[in-house]
Amino acid sequence: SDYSQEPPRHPCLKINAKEPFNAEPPRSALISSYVTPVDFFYKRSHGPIPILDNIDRYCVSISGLIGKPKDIYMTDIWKLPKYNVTATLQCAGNRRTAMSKTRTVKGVGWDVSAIGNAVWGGAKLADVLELIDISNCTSTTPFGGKHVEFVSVDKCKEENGGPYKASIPLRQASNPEADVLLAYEMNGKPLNRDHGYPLRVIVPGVIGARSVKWLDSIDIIAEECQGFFMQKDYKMFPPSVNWDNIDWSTRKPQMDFPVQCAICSLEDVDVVKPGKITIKGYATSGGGRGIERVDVSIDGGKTWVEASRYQKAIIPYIADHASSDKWAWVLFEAKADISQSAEIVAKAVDTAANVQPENVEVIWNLRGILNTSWHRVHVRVGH
Ligand code: MTE
Ligand code: MO
Repeated sequence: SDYSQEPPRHPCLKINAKEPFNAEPPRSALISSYVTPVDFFYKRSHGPIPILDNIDRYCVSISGLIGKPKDIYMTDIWKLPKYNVTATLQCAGNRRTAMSKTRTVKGVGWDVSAIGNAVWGGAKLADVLELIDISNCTSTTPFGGKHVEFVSVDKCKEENGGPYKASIPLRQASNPEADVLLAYEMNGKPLNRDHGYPLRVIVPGVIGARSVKWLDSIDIIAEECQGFFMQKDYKMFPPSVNWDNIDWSTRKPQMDFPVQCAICSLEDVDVVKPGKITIKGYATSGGGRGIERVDVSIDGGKTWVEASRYQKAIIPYIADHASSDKWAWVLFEAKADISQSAEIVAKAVDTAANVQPENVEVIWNLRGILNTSWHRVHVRVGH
């Protein structure tokens, strides 16, 4: 593979893998603003970053179980109503490094910053699907059990040099309320190359792996996508499954993200002065569920206080279309007095009363995904 034409990146990113490029910002960058600046947004790729410069000729071909295949050009997409959706994107591998401390897992290591909150601007996939004839797909039961497959132009070794791809159910893709976007903007500017220029999918509330970048084509298919990242990766297995007894066919591809939070104002190595400390971080859940509460402890989880929460998009470039924060994280903050070295803990509760598991051991899985265990930071008090 050719990595000689990678885009420039901000020097503060911590590089977890160079080729393909995988990097995350320092924790503190995530809590300095509600909307994560593009430079500090984690970058997750599986091959060289494509160069798609000829925007006039760029098109997405839609085919499969539809009346007649159709090419959709950027001019067609720009003509559709534009929506700005504030949505948190999180890699299923976020916090993998911490899970690997229990037992070895396979995958790129990440601290707590394989996540970001951006304002994605683009057309609703539901509106794009209106441009084609999907009556074939709807003849039996409304929208049936069909799927919408997104195929990229990037080439990755997991697909034996083929393109990255993923699918979501047609029911979700064609539901305007699901806010699935074909996005051409991130935080009010055209997407940059790392994040999918010129066009990417954003599937709010779902693990990042389904938000396909550098979109090349869309297929309406009867079964879910058979690609590597759907069938041989990003599935959640129990702790008993290892590389000798794994049967990939027993599990569904992971879609919605579970409830998650992390402390971003402290690192494990921090030495603090005795007195007031500020515990700040993010909390988010999948499937459009909001955050009901964030609890913080300074004694390893024996006693708790509730953190205050902050969720607001005061963003000048959202004007004409109503935006909602349904898909976006909350930032939380609590202050506490500490006099001795301590284990600081945070855990969130979502609006369906889902809670995070206390320990990582009980959710350990061989691919190291969905580490949503209570986030713990050890601080030392020094003078
Ligand atoms: N799309 C393509 N074409 N190629 C990829 O490697 N990675 C996926 C997803 N879409 C990927 C992709 C994964 S695993 C994640 S977590 C997100 O993109 C990361 O998006 P970001 O780099 O914009 O943060
Ligand atoms: Mo990911």
